[in-house]
Amino acid sequence: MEAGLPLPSSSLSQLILTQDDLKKIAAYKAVEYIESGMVLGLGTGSTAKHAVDRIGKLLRQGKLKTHEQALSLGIPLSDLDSHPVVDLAIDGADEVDPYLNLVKGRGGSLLREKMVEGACKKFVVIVDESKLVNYIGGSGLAMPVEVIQFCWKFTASRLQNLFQESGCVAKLRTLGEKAEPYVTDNGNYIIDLYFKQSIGDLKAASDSILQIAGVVEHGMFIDMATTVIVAGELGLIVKNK
Ligand code: ABF
Repeated sequence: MEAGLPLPSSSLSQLILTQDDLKKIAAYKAVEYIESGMVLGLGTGSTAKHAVDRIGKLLRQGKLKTHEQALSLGIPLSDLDSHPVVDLAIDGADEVDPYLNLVKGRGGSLLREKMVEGACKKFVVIVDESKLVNYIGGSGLAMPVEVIQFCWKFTASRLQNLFQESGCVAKLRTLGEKAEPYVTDNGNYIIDLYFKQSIGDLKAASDSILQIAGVVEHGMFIDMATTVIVAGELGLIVKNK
């Protein structure tokens, strides 16, 4: 599909769409929620990047992953210290469950994303349909936990033990052939948790994780999304809390 405005949802089934097309369609839909003068929170990842590009284009016409991308597009930047209340955040996700709970942070920025998205009045999540899961962890992919570097093996083993009944395996996230530890934008490590089955009560799981000294934050975004926009082969679905 050519870059441009997303097509009406009724047309989607007649086209061959790539996963990236679906991400773009969801992102463009989310940008419709923006009103002039709003303080925005913009996330990272390939889906959120489409939203930032679109916002930049609309700004340039006169009618933000990344700090760098937002800067290069001329989008004025701020932070939570100056704007403690964010009107609207738009961001991608790694998993979305039927209750609109999310896994985020496979891109590594879960702490900052959670701070911004926890401060916003509306949090619109944009995903393609591959991100929908029956339960958190249901994709078989990682649920990230940001931990301090000090004695990370000890923290990883405490995390794994916490979810023994769900067949949890905890792995340090590494980069490259040398398998160097991945270091977050806050100078921490990430322990990726893999579950063989549901971990049950997410709030209880969250509380247990956060009680472990050495844990900084986890990638479950429970009850935070106000809207999830899902683009799939059959069209756009907008789910509201
Ligand atoms: C951010 O980007 C992260 O929280 C999440 O890990 C990732 C999703 O990336 P993509 O949109 O490229 O699938 O939203």
